[in-house]
Amino acid sequence: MKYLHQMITVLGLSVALAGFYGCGKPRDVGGDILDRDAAQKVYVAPGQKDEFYEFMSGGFSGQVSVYGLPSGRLFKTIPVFSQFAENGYGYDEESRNMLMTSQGLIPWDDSHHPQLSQTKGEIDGKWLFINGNNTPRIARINLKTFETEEIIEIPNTGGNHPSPFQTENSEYLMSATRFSLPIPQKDIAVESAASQGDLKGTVTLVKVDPATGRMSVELQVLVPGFDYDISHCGKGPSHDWCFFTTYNTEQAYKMKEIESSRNDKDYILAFNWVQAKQCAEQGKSKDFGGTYYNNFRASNSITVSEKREGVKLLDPVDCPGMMYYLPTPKSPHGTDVDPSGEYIVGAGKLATVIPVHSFSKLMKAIQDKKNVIKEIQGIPVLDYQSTLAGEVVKPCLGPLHTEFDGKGFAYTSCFVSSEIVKWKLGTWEVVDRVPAYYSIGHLSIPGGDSAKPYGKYMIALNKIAKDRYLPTGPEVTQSAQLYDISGDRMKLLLDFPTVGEPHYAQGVPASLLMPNSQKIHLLSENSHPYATKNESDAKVAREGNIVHVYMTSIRSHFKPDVVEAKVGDTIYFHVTNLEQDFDIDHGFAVEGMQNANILIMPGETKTIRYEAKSAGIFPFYCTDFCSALHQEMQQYLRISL
Ligand code: K7E
Ligand code: CUA
Repeated sequence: MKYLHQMITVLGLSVALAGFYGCGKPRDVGGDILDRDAAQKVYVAPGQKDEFYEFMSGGFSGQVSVYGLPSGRLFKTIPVFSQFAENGYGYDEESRNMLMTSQGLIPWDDSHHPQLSQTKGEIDGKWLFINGNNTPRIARINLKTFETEEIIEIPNTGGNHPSPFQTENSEYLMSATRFSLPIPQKDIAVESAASQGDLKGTVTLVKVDPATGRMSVELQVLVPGFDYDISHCGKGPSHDWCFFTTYNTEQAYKMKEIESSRNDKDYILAFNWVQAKQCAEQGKSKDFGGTYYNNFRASNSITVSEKREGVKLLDPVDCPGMMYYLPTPKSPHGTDVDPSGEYIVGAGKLATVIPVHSFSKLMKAIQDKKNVIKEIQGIPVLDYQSTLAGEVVKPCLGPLHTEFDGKGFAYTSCFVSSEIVKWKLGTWEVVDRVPAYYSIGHLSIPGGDSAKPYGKYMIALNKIAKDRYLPTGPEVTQSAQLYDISGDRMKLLLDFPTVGEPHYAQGVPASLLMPNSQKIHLLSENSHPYATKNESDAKVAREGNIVHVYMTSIRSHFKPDVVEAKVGDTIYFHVTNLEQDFDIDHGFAVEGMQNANILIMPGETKTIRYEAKSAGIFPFYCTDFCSALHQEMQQYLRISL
């Protein structure tokens, strides 16, 4: 046997008898750790439900996917930043505007960091926020409907990667600059911009209305033009502060691979957002330019796109004590705050230790001026030792992200050595490690970045799947792995493929969301201007060469039976689903549809545009198998000259 495992097969499952391995070295390098116990732990019997929802970002898919844990079953893709022909999101007239930006309609983005809204640092089950990285945006998903309800664009920033990290009660979402830029934008050679110090960054405070979830850009703070990376805000004693890692403090703009790795330490930016607000209220910010869009679903379910101009901009020079840089080795990526709010963990991609800063030491260090080793554009840099709680020594290669189990342990993902290390808060000793297959990025424990982790499962989000699944040509899936972390040792339970590239993911007990999950839209509350609530009101109305079809759908027909229009017409099909039963949706598509089909949920109205280009008789039909006579749910559009 090549590995220290004997492979056997039980009930069609590949099962390995795991041996015992000492602490501190990878167990089972390259093999499978599965046993009967593991199979039982992930088996959710037919008709049974999963214990947790897991929301995964889609990365380059721009969406969010929803899985169940421990089964790893995919429930749904929630379209967010990318058009989704499957249900018409981003194509239909109700949701198209959701993708509007200051650069026009942008039908794609790169989504990274889902954040479940919190109250007192605990997941409250109201909303899921997620960033669009490429064209800076933040989206809000309603967890009653699992639908994107709002997107706000972030002006004066480049690459919305360190986003949308929330404060303890989701009062604010923080959003920082990944790529520094001229602010405001201007026509300048990159070389000149770099040498003149014209490349700058911002941290944006996006306010969240506690009742409605509506987002607004309240304040931006100018920061030196480093590259900012993942952040986390404090909780409990550190409630007023947020922490952002930085890399490329060398401010290189070419040969970055080498040039941006010269410094032994970059920084974690500690930012007192409460003080920033106070400074702004005292008039210390100035009015600054910046065009951005805020798109939101109005009560009639049509997305309104509002263009906004101008922001309040605060310079750290004008608000002393608001920001400090904490030296942190080396090119850090993640920073994570433990459930108590005391420990701030940095994870340097090129570092040999995992440094942990102490919030209480930071507060003390700020008092004593001798800890300031220099100042960068009004931001004091503190001595490394003055804020350090401890270091996890030789944890692994390429530490990236850390989550917590609420039982005094932290779990750090290590990309280069492709493993997860478990270590103890306070003593900083590594107590366990397991391999990840392969090249883990984020990891996720339900509630693992909150004040109340549910430390039962951990998910590894791996960048590379290679040989883990059946081959599917050159492009293969990314891969998630589920570990049991309820005992002393981490234990691999399950591999499952994912959609797009999940960067971060967040889980929540199903019991927190299930009772509120909406089943239908009440037809009586449908205030869509083109809703048709009775079949007898179905009609075709013409305004010049614009044709509005007021259409109803119910098992198993549409009204009107036949729609007539002319070549050159633009036809809007406003289809209302009259059903009031859970899970009875209808779909709608016309032959030659130029955009997408629409799926209409019970009680809802959706509108899709159709350009009548040539004369003839064109069938339309229901695309969602809804009844015994679903196939009969087909009718005609006649287009005449
Ligand atoms: Cu992939 Cu948080 Cu965008 Cu790390 S990020 S891996
Ligand atoms: Cu309605 Cu199929």
